[in-house]
Amino acid sequence: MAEFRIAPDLVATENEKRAAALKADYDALGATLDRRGVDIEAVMRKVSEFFVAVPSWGVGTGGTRFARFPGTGEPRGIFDKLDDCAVINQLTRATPNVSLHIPWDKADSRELKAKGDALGLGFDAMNSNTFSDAPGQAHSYKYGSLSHTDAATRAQAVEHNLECIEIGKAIGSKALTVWIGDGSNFPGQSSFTRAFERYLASMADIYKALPDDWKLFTEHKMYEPAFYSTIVQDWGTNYLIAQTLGPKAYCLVDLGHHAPNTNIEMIVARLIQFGKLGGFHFNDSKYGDDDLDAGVIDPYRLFLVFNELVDAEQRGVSDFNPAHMIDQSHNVTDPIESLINSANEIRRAYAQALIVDRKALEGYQQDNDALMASETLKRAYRADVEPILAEARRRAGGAIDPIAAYRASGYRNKVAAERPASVAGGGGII
Ligand SMILES: [Mn+2]
Repeated sequence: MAEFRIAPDLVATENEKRAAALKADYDALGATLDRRGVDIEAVMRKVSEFFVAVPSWGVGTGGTRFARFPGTGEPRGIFDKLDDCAVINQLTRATPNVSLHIPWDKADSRELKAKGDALGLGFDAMNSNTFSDAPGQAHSYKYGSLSHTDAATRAQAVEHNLECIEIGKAIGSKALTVWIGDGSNFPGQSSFTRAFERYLASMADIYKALPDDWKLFTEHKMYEPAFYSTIVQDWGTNYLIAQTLGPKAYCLVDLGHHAPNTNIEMIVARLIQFGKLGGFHFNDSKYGDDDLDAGVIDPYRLFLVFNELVDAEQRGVSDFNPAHMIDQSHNVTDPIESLINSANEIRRAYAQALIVDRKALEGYQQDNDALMASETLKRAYRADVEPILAEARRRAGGAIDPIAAYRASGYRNKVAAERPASVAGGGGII
């Protein structure tokens, strides 16, 4: 049993206040869905088995390249971060895994594993960092890492990724996510072809060290920190990487890493079709890689992504098991509240996608009935599935209203008393 920082009694008391209203709402929604031929209990079960990993770096306050405004009671290191992650899971019961970033989260592996076990948390994909220089490292990544012109710098970057695999093996992770900032700021600065050749050779070295039961995720990002060209700039390049490296290599789709208006759900469908969808970094964006909270700008797009995932799940696509992770930056909110809400929004999109009438949709597609095909999706999207999400949380021991329970707990003020205020600084969020 996990050692929860928020008293289970408080969650129970908060839930009692809301139990009768939830029952009424759940029964009413159940009746509505029943008329559509949907079993609310089946949807609720699927939702309660859906989990999304929280990024360790997400529980600290983020920032931009202009400034960072620290919050109160910010975690001082990975063990505080894990405490915060456990609160998110305690209340949502949707986030039992944490994704670590090395070297930010570097600590004794046995202590990490013991802390995770004590809090009821597991570890999702490991993330390497060769987009900034760690103190004392021999070679700088200013001009790149895995694709650097200098062999010793590339070797250092490969070695760092191998270290991430070793740490991951010790704590029960089964995947490595590689995102690099390599690219160029001036036309002519870098040879597109030779830089990509160097990158692929470095990645092949990392791939060779990957345990058989691990996956390698490569993450594309259109621009930033390089502003003219980026080595892994889009899903096409990402697909080439996964194809070149081998069967354990997959593409990771970060929703914020595309040009505005890109049809991301279609990219997802393509990667599923060719067996290379590794997983997601969920977030939302308005202009670029804004790293806003999942579902706050375009919840319909999030739904359309999940529509593809549920379609694949229900078609029984083989070896279909994408990783679900959040990757966003919380600059003006309490990060714990943002992550609670985001986990909820991601589950909401999944629940809505589960109630799409897929037989009707297929018929409208076959008959070229564009309007009714679209309406079939919108009908599912318009359903208020919050009672399903709340009931899934309640039955798993979480909070019917997790934000309200979190605020009632006073957790932030309590940890602020133990954790001295951090200094303001740069962004440092991907
Ligand atoms: Mn990401």
